[in-house]
Amino acid sequence: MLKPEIEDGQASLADPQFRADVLAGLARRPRAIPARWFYDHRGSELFEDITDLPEYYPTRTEVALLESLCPELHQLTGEGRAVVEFGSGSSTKTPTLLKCVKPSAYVPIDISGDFLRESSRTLSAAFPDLLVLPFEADFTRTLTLPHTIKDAPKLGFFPGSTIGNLIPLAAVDLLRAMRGSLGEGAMLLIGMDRIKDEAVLVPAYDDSQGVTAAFNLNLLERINRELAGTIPVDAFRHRAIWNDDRARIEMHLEATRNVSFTVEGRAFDVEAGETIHTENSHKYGPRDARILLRSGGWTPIREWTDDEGKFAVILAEA
Ligand code: AVJ
Repeated sequence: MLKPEIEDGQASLADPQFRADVLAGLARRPRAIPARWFYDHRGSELFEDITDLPEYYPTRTEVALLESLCPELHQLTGEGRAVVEFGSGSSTKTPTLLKCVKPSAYVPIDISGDFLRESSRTLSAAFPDLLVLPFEADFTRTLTLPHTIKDAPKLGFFPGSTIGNLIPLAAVDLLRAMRGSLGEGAMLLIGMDRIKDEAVLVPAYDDSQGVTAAFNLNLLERINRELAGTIPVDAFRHRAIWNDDRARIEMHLEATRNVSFTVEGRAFDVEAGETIHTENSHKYGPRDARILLRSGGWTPIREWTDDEGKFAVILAEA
């Protein structure tokens, strides 16, 4: 029997959850699509570019912190834990951690499979004796980790303030899920971005080179590519706003004129000035961070910040 040829492969290979989230998100008011869908291959590349921007302080601040906390962390965690990284992306911060924790195994978890395999190969080359077990999964669920590391105590690693993408209810659920996935005796090393001046926060999410704009707009391109969309991407512009009440940066895509388009054959009309909410990036004061961790079942035992208090890395135990 002949199988039907898949033309380009795109539309029919789309993730059913992506399809469902986009169709529901465009239909609801306010329109909103979860931030996790930014990270197709192009989106992951654009995010890497963001981390090098002069305005985007979190990555370089956190990397410097990780380097300086290393000896103390080594003492607190001991050697031989299995490091489980949630949303590992390109694993750029991982070598710094692996050098001081000397783990028995490394399990990077990410939803972007291509990127995950690519970065796992690079990491294996740099740490030839390390057991690297890439795991393609949505880490917001409780996961059954590879059997090989069943008996090793775990160190969860959740850098970058990725937790900030979640509203508090979902953040607490995730912390609890991590506790469930990592098991007895686990520790968690988590990065959280601090509340600071709007004049620093907004440019970090609306840079002068337009890389963050391209990252945001790539979501529409991805919808067009993978869900047979006809969105006129040039009719949308990137917006980053500080929502002080909720202590978060919000990213939106604002229609600059009335537009009509289809996604998977479904019709949508967006009026000029209307936005699609694409990301939240919550910021936490010192006490906020600790309450969040405790709500998720984790006891903070040590925290590190840079001199200006821009970013925090916190070690907690289950
Ligand atoms: C990867 C979620 C930590 O919120 O700062 C960067 C994503 N969005 N610029 C963040 C992001 C726009 C980033 N996180």
